[in-house]
Amino acid sequence: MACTRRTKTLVSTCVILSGMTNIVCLLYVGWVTNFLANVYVKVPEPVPEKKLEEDSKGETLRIIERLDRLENVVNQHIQETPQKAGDNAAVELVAESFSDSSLFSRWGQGLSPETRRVALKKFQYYGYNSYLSDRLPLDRPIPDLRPDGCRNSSYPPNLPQVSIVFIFVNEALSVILRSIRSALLRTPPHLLHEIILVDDNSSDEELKEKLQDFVDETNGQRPGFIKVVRHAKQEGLIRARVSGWRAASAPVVALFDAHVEFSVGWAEPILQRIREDRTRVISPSFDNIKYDTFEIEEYPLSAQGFDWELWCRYLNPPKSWWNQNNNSAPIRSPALIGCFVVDRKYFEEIGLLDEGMEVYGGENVELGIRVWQCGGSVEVLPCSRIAHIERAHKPYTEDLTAHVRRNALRVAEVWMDEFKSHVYMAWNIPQRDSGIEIGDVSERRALRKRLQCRTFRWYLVNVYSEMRMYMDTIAYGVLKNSLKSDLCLDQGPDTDNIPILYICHGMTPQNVYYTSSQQLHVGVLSPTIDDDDNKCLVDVNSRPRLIECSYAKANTHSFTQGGPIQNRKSKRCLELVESSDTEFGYQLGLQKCSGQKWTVSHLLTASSV
Ligand SMILES: [Mn+2]
Repeated sequence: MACTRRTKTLVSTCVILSGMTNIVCLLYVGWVTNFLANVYVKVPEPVPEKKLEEDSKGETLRIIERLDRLENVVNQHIQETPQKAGDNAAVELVAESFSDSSLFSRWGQGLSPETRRVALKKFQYYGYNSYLSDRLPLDRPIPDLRPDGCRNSSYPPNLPQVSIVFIFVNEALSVILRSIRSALLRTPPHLLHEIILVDDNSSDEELKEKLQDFVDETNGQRPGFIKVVRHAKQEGLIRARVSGWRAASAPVVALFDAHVEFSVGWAEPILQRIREDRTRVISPSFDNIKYDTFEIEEYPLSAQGFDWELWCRYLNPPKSWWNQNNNSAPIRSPALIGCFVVDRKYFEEIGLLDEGMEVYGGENVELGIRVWQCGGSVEVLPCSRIAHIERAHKPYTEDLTAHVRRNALRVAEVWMDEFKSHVYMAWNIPQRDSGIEIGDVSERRALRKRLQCRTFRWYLVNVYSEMRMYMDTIAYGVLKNSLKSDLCLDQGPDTDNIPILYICHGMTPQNVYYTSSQQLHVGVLSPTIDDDDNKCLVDVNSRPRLIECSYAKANTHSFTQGGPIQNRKSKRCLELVESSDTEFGYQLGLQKCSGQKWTVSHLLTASSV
């Protein structure tokens, strides 16, 4: 479970990076750094102070930050690729540069080189500081970050019991044990029916014997209290959660990662809300356990949603919540980020999780959409708080994106009706013959029919009204000129809103979306109204520029597939202009139409462009 906070710079970096597998990411980031050094940074060279002052949005600063982050990402990926145990040569190599690891920026300065080497090796393997975790008490206290209104609440004595399911694969033993211990400490004993551990085929030896010893010891005092489900082959997070649910017997089931710590009073508000209405699926509010120092970082209260690629993201709570002026009130949420609590039987009635999904991602979004469309509701409770480790990297990162994309297409095909185009658009793949195998969705479609669920349009209008709709898009993909088909239109640096030509790579800076109102969006598809508006191509005195689309309605372009792109007002055409001082021999210009032709990768309807 991992989710983006809505920090704009971070999001744009993540969006770029999320569209790639690890290796491609490395290559790309290498390329980007090179590219930025050669092209993007060339323009503003020494950044004039005046520009910084005049730049009210601080965009110049933003790109510098973004570059820094990209650089960090490059470094991290180079140094912190998970190592296989016993891969000593690689570890040695990596250890030489260990002082640069993000692990040591806020932790471990005073340790000996040998200790740092050991700590780094573990960090590379787990994605968090398990060396430190092994040395922290299992029953350490964590701060009570609940809003004031939560502390005086009282709850009826007859709340339903809960089974807590923890799933893991190659998780540090101390982290799993701390998750269990904090559940035992901070759930009222009469409400905690059992704990279920789902090992999704870990290879770590200590997760076999030592964990089993702990389980046997606990069960010696409370027979059957901890159940262990071990998968003989790796099923992925989605089926692992469902297998944990199958083993559970309490009326309510809580499905969590095994790297969490519960805050005092987390269970009662959730159990009460479910007792009042069993069709509520509930997430606690999340705080962060920092992967390096293990300190608890308070996160603002949020709802949970997703973008059009169906990556999860935290959302500002809806207006109706703010209007109540009560920060302990439940927050209506369009979806879930992955950990949730649900009535055991209701979860089955609405179809569990989509077990046709693979590995990771998308199941949380699918569950949220399905629950809402099929008559239930989803909410986040401010009075229930859980701290969760956001790893520096995931243990199963290899080609994670490909799995998320495949799972997202299953959601689109089953639940999203005419809006499924948005998912294809966001991933920049054709809606027909995408070449991506998504498995059989007939059972999920039958489920939707059986439950007589509402439409996705209903969901967007009534539940996720922050989401931007793009029904007027008629073509998308990368945009190429017939004069030089290895170059693509590219948004260029964030700082100056000047589109450029660059070698085609098909990542988000080169996404274009052409609409029936003749706007040409360039760059990432903005997911919600809380995000920056999309950028649209405009003609500013013969110079191509990008401005917020809401301001570009009178500066549009006509375009047909294989034809010119012509500004409707100035009548000038977007063309390649020969130029000896650019890297590729051409630059973009708006000039008297000379008959240059453009093509975009994907058309949404045959008759459209
Ligand atoms: Mn997690």
